[in-house]
Amino acid sequence: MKTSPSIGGYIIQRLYGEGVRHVFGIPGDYVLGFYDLLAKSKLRLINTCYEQGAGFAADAYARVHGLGAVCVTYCVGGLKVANTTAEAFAEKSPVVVISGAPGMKEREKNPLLHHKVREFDTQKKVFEQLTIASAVLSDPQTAFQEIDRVLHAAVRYKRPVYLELPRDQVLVRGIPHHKTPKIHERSNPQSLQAALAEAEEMINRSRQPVILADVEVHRFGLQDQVIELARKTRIPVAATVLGKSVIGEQHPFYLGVYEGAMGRDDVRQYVETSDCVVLLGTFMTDINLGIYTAHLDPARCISATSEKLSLGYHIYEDVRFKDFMRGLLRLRFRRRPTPKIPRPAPLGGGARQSPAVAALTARSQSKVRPQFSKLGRAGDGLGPLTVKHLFQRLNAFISESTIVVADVGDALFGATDLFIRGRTEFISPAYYTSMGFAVPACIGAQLAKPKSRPLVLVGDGAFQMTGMELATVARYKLNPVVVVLNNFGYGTERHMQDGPYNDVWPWRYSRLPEILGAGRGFLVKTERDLDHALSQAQGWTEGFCLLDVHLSPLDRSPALDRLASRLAKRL
Ligand SMILES: Cc1ncc(C[n+]2csc(CCOP(=O)(O)OP(=O)(O)O)c2C)c(N)n1
Ligand SMILES: [Mg+2]
Repeated sequence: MKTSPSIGGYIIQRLYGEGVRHVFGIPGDYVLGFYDLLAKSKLRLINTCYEQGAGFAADAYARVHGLGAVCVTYCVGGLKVANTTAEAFAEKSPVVVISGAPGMKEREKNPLLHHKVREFDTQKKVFEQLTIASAVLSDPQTAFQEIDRVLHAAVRYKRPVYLELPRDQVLVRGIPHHKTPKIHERSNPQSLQAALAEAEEMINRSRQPVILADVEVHRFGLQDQVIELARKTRIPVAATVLGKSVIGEQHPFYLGVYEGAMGRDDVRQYVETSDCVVLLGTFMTDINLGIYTAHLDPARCISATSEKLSLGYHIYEDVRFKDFMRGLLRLRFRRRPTPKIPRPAPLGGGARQSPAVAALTARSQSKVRPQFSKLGRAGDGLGPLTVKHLFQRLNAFISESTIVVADVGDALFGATDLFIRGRTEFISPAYYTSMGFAVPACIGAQLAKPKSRPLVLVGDGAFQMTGMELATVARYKLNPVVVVLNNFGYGTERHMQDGPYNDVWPWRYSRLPEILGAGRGFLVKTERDLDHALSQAQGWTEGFCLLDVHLSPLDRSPALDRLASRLAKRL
């Protein structure tokens, strides 16, 4: 008779079965037993410098690969991935958090064991708030079922989950003859049919329909269906910031990124004058909606996600997102002429400053401390390299095999205008916006897609939070191109309100390869430096390249400028 696997072994078997090949984390005594099992398994362990790095890496891995895993020790490790798990929850990324914990035997009489916060279940309670399902695997009778339940929830809802494994349970065998259930959830056929009939009617009746595709199209792997729907119906597709790269941006039916006032005006106009907006996997976050500058009339929207389906003001229950998408492809649509897609303005279109922007800039500059006023605005001859030029040049650098990973700040705003080719990925914490994502995320992204090369865009402030994960990059022989947008502080915040709290210590970023004993560094102050560094980076792929790009503290990307300009017009 076949013996049943151990609880630890079953976690590994199930992760492997779900396609996971890498587990990120840092060990500790409460999880060492499980680490030993992992090290002997077919899964590859990736040790980061810091748990938050492991959490971000697992999140990016999940976004690219479908499911990610991070494994840490009790509380001191676990609570450090609370933030990254919160991000995964908010942005729908299925990450399995596995935490070691004191053994069940050790808990008797409630001793004060190291790493314990208040009660033994304090960490579990925290993660209940941050995940879609969680379990403490304290009972071998139910452990396998619990693992199945929790993993199913991650895949079903594309949200993080939490498994706590007491250290004396790792090698305990679960119940024999356990069969992993195959769960096929189905839509309610009547509800699905009624929703599709209404969708057909709304779309056919409309004059200028548009598809707005977002994050869940990525997460559920429905990119091809969206392209097929666009082709079949001749309805153009816009993406949100979080959903950027959902379809290749060279596709003839691709409109651009819609993000209210932050985005290109032609895209905004097309979407906002549409009489039928088909929102696919779209979450109405403030950033997706251009800090609430977007104007979408719910009466004219069809909105389908894994959580909710609404057509105008009608809500349909029990319809799976995938079934609705597949159903849409089978509908009969009236013939439409090929849509007139507005041509994208060259990157940073509208570069000439409007009087409104000038006014806003003047206002923000008046709040800026004197040491920056002498640096002036970029483009006035004193700061030779501008954010706008940087992104123009990066646009030419990106290829089909680039994964763009953008951190928070102007790295993200500027990157929304980058032209993502083919099936290139664009990854960014565009909703939760936790700084420090990009460098560790590139580790997960490249391991998930080894043939790609990440282009990491990260502000100097964000780099100082997690940039030392370049050591992990070196250790696992990855080769991202890391561009530090070095504007000497928290630039985005300077435009809102400035003070010494927005300064950061100016590291010599380009010298880090010396300390790490790996990679190449470039100090970039001029357009020529930038050309040189990028062409070197293109030719040298044996390790990471780090570009320390000096920018004026008050310079900003065209996207941030556009937002400021449109907001200023309303004042
Ligand atoms: C973890 C975290 N802390 C603080 C913030 C608030 N915040 C938003 S943007 C920003 C400045 C970012 O600075 P930097 O990374 O240098 O990018 P820049 O704005 O200069 O382009 C800060 C502090 C945040 N989003 N995340
Ligand atoms: Mg900065």
